[in-house]
Amino acid sequence: MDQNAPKESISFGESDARRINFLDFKHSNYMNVKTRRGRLGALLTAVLALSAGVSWSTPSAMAASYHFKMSIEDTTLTLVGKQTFHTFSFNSQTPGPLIHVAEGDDVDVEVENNTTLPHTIHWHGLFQRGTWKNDGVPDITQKAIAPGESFTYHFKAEPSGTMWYHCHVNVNEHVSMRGMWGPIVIDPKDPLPIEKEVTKDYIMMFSSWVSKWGDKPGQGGIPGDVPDFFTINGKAFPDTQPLRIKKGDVIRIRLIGAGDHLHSVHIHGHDFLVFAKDGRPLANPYLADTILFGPGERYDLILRADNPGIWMVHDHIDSHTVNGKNPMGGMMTTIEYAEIPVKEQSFYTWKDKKFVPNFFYEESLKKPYGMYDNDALKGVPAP
Ligand SMILES: [Cu+2]
Repeated sequence: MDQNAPKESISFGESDARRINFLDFKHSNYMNVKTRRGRLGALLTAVLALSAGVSWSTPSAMAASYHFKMSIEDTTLTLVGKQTFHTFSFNSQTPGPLIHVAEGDDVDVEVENNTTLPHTIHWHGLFQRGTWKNDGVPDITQKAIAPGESFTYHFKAEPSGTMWYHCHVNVNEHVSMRGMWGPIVIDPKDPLPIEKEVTKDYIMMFSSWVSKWGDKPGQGGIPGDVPDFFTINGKAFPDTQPLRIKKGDVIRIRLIGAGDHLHSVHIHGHDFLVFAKDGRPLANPYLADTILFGPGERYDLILRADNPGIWMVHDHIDSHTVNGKNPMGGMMTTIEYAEIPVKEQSFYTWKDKKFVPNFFYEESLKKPYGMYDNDALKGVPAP
């Protein structure tokens, strides 16, 4: 061994080590086949980085700091024009605003509770190393935020990936049927090659609703409840929006199980790479056309848009595609390719649909890091 070789010339954080190890797994084979970049290139890059003594970690001095303000409001959400649910909403919207930061950033969120009930925010998936009192669990890490009071959470954005936040007070009601959740996307310091290919990024939060309790805030969320409304980003079909893409796009869909039930999302006409689970890139990502996930879970799917058409995207638990007693509702949307003249498809139920961009946060995700409200998801103040 060369005694002159620098020792400890490189320091890897745990997450970097995990991501670099990952390059050596089968995922790179997938990338070889699909992108003709590949394992050799990735390994060469790693070797070059090692031999140059370059740290892959961004110096922590470069981490950005953010101070976001969020309020909790009594609002209502009306699904398919008639079924109203009382919600406790973050910045009056369901789901809440997007928090989009980079791995290692310092984040403060000042939360003001303008409702008549106590709440907290739990930052689901974050490590909270050294900041456990910011984990947002009432009577475990803090006193709940009383009506009219504020609380500021501080944490470091780690690990990277698709995370989410939700209330942790009476979760059986506040999370399962009052819409108290929103997305966090933490970009990795060292994205994998396939992540860099992504041209469009979407967030879908799935939740179910029990109309029996819709107008009874403070009640509900008990065994035996029967959900009868099912939403993606707080809207039931046909009030959801299509994903508008074009041939050649590489789309990333971040599925989040925000409600209380299982979902089995199927995308027609394609397969997709199940790329990450709970924010972590899988060591053995796999191709599928249907993905089952439960409450709290996140899956990132990466799909190569190579088949122009209009394609269904839906929960294959078929009873989740209803609005109350009516079929053709709930957790359904479509992928529309730009190559297909949608308005000319006389049979297409959405041929004249008014398109509302950013329904899946796709516009917000293109912006610089920060917290973004989403007008497409606003509720109305509760009476
Ligand atoms: Cu709450």
